[in-house]
Amino acid sequence: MALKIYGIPRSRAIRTYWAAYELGIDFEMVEVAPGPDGSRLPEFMALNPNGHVPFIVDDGVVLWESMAINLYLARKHGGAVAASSLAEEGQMLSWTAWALSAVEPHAAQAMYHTFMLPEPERVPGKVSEALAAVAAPLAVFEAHLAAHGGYAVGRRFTMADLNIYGAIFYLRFTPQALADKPAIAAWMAACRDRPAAKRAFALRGE
Ligand SMILES: N[C@@H](CCC(=O)N[C@@H](CS)C(=O)NCC(=O)O)C(=O)O
Repeated sequence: MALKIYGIPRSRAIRTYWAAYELGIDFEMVEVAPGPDGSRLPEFMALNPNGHVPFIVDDGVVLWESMAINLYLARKHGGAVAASSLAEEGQMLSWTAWALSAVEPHAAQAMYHTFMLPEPERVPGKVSEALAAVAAPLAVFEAHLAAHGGYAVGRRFTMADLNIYGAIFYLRFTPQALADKPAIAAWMAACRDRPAAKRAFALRGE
């Protein structure tokens, strides 16, 4: 198989499985769990020295960072989810960088302190702090969706939406963050309803 995706469905590798399904490309799923017994073993650190999943080996090209991998795969394989012009490619990069910098750290903090951490380690103040920090970026995206046909780029679902979803998805444990965001809620439902998304999330029984 030309493309190997290293990770497990219950990790950010879900983003890359979903991307591959959107693009209709075959891949080998190499199961590597995050952490000391998987991604931090020497043989995997040799491919991604950050010790994280996902990473890919694609015809000898090694790449890490889920959202960068997704943009690379879209650029390589094309189709409706890929950029159709340099301008769209730039917009997809902008929205992806925005998802990684303006949304993911805060959404992850909210998720950790509502769900992921053992209960004694959860700090409610960290949730309110994270939701306050993500409020302005969410308002930006809400307005953008309402004015641009319900998607981030090109008035259609693209890899930018998939990448943004990968970050906003962490807010599912704090629904109050999206309670007054009807355009984002509709967009999330449309993203999640895609056959490729269903196929990817089915890998983790969702
Ligand atoms: N920004 C990276 C983050 C990757 C990441 O943090 N992956 C987690 C799993 S979701 C991991 O491998 N953690 C294992 C560790 O840090 O030991 C990406 O999007 O690929």
